[in-house]
Amino acid sequence: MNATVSPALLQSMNAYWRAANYLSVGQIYLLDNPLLREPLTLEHIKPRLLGHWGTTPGLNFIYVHLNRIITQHGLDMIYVTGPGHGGPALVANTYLEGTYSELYPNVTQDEHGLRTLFRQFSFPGGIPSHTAAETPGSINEGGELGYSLMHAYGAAFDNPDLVVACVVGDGEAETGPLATSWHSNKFLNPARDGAVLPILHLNGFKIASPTMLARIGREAEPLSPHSPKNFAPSNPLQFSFFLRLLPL
Ligand SMILES: Cc1ncc(C[n+]2csc(CCOP(=O)(O)OP(=O)(O)O)c2C)c(N)n1
Repeated sequence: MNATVSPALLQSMNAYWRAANYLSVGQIYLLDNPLLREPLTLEHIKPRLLGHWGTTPGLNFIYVHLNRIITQHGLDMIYVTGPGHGGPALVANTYLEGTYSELYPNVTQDEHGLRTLFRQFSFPGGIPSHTAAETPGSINEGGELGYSLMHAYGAAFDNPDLVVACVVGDGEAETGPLATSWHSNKFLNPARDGAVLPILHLNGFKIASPTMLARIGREAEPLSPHSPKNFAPSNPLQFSFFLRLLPL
């Protein structure tokens, strides 16, 4: 297996990531002027904002990297996203891929469609700020924090060929259901079940309040039964996550 990614592929993945980030931030903030052709004014901005920018670049980053390994290795994989209000990320990626416009022909892949995509997000008569039934490919709506990891394990049980990548928000990780779900690896049987890849999205905050996991330091004893692998990209959009492939 080739352990490195070519500079050209990295560059195109980075471009894809930036495009997904733009599409996400546009959904959160913009009512109009989707390509910023005019200087921004208050009329272009949504009066009431929902959706977390803080969680979104991480979800987009993981999405593009998972796509790379899915296509390179022909993986059967699903993506479970736990952090609150990360809906813009999944909508952005399905729009970039073209699926969104296939299912919603009014949301065209041009400036007019972009305006519709941005305007409808978390807006009266539009789409929710969570991943929801309206999101192409979505099989379970979010909203109540705490259940991502148990859904991930549920998907992997009796599905030996499936890899489930599961992003856990560091705020979500403070809920009782999630804190208990770390132990689900004890029920996983490598012979019959698939694998779960938990990814802790350690962006430091639950919306605006500091999270406990972000304050205990990288060297502290892990709170979960998994041994964490740290990954922190040198990027102004700082975020990091713990990875551990299961079962081992
Ligand atoms: C059980 C539950 N409690 C509270 C909320 C309200 N809520 C929505 S998002 C959020 C913070 C989530 O933090 P995190 O998982 O770190 O996601 P991020 O801040 O990165 O978006 C909270 C408390 C909720 N959706 N569900």
